[in-house]
Amino acid sequence: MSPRHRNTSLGFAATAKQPGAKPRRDADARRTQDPAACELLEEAQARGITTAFDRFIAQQPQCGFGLDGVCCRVCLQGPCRINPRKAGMEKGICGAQDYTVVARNLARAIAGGTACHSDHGRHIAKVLLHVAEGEIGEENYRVSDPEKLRRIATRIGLETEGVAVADLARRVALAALADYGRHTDETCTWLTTTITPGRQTKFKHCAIAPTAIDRSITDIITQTAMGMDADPVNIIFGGLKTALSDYTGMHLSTDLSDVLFGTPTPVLSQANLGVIDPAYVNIATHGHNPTLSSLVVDAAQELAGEARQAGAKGVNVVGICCTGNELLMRDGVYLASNVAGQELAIMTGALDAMIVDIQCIMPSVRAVAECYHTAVIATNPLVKIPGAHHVDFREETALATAKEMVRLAIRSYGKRDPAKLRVSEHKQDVVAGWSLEALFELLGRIDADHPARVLTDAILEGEIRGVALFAGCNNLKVNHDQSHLAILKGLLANDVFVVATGCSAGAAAKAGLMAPGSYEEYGGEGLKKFLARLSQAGATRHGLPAVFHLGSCVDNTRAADLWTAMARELDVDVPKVPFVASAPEAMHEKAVSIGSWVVAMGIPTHVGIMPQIEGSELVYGVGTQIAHDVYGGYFILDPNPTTAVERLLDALEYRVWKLRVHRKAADRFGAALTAGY
Ligand code: MSK
Repeated sequence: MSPRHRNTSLGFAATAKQPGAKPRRDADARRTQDPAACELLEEAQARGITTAFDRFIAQQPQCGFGLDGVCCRVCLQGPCRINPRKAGMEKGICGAQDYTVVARNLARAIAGGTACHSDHGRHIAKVLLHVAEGEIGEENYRVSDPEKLRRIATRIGLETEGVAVADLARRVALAALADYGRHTDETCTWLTTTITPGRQTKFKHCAIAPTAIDRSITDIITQTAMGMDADPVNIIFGGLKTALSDYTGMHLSTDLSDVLFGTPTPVLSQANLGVIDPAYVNIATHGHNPTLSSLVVDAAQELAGEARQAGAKGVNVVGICCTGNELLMRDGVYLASNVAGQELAIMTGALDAMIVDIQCIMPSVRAVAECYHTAVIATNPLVKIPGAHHVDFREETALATAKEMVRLAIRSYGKRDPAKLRVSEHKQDVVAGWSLEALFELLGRIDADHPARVLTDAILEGEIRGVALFAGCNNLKVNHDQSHLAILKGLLANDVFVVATGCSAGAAAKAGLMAPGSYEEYGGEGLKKFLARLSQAGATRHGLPAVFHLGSCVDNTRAADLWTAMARELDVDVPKVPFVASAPEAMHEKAVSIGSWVVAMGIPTHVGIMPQIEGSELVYGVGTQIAHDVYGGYFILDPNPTTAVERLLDALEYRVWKLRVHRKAADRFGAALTAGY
């Protein structure tokens, strides 16, 4: 029987806001570790504004069938609720058992995440194609990193010699779009050309290598419809195939975003709600897609004069969620908040506009904005919010549209109510911009020809214990940012080299774990020595952080490129690389699809929020145990940050120990390294 780990058992209801209750000032009462969020939740209580933090409590107790994943709604005879211990409820009306229902729900969540990421990637690929074909003017978009374009083209097998940049961009964009709709049986190009030969063979043998992203989403929705697949293992394999499509869409999205907007390099900035400066016209860009937000940054610079005429010092663009991470990585734009704090940014009373694109946007931002002057502007035909402005954002007129939105923010600035200002002082310095290229440039100071070897040598020599990727969202089932910070600090103190993306990176940034030189405060002795060596090996524009920001949630493939490079360096497949992942506060379906491909790639993956699979021991066992036998990666499902740290360290230690043993045996007998995990 799987252990019951429901996060709702942590007693949050005890901190529920009662009407008229005296505000409590401690962070635990506010259910956040973020001091700025804590202040603004107090403001919300004083003003009677409801936030997601309140609505989470109002939803308690949540449905046990839903939490266990045994509620089936795939046909109109439902919902069926499966209870293996109750006579008459052991199966759904059609006869589907707990394991079928749980596996189907899980696979459909993976499809949801894959659809989001890959549609984002398709959009970027189409913009690149239209730029290459001259349909979008240079004032809007251009190829900013032709060198990366050539590297990608070479990797996917295109001829680059003597080919003009525009022509190459067109060919690369078409190759990316082919990964969405291929009708033949070749595996997706962005998958096969970025993973190890061992993973290629594994995915082929398990028949989970996708041929086309759109097709794998269609397949899994079909496979999990009423009257289709009842075999949970087959459904899970279908889910993993879809998850590898997620990887494919994410990887090409990161690649082509770098081509269009530039490959990030280290940049100094700041994070937390204190970056909203009341002296300026403040615009928050929120969502995921840099095609819109990068143009808002350009437009804000151009229209600074108009803002000054309106009485402000200029225009201050800040970011929320992953659009924030995209802008922080490339332009050093301030990061105001991760996902849980999006409503709170409006409650500073100094946010004049919130421009949203796609994903992770709570509909409630409009309701909160009604209490203030903030203009909420939706921009995507798939994202309309009742009561919000809607501006149809088209790439051909991107800069003009961005200017229109900035002007709307300037007009909104004139409507501010000084009595509602609740500006925060909380902000931290951040060094972001660690693309894989930037990380390799840093590691290359010690060995320019083999940057990944600098990491693997440090691990084998015991200076550091391995590498960890922190990813994923905020989830109000747990105290905001607490799990991120506790596990991050635990691994850093134990000499783990840490990279982070998405809202996990946001948590680290707001807490000072990305501040220049912060590794000296948070790192164990080995990590401090390692990072000091890197620091001293070359001129550092900014001090090194404790946690290295890799980018938005689509940029998790930068971490995949890192473990693939380490695997190549060690001459092993990924399941032997001392690399772990953690999503301490996973929330979105995208986190489910990412976690699934990370496990299939061979990485032990901690999740601090219980996924809705505890209704089936079989599915739970496949994710936490059988996956290890098949793929080398597996889920560590543990809401307790203290034991999560221990289990992640154990996973790293086991891999390092095994690597040393296998290497010794290979040297002694003159044989190849053992292929097993
Ligand atoms: S924004 S998917 S809450 S990381 Fe990428 Fe954050 Fe998760 Fe959205």
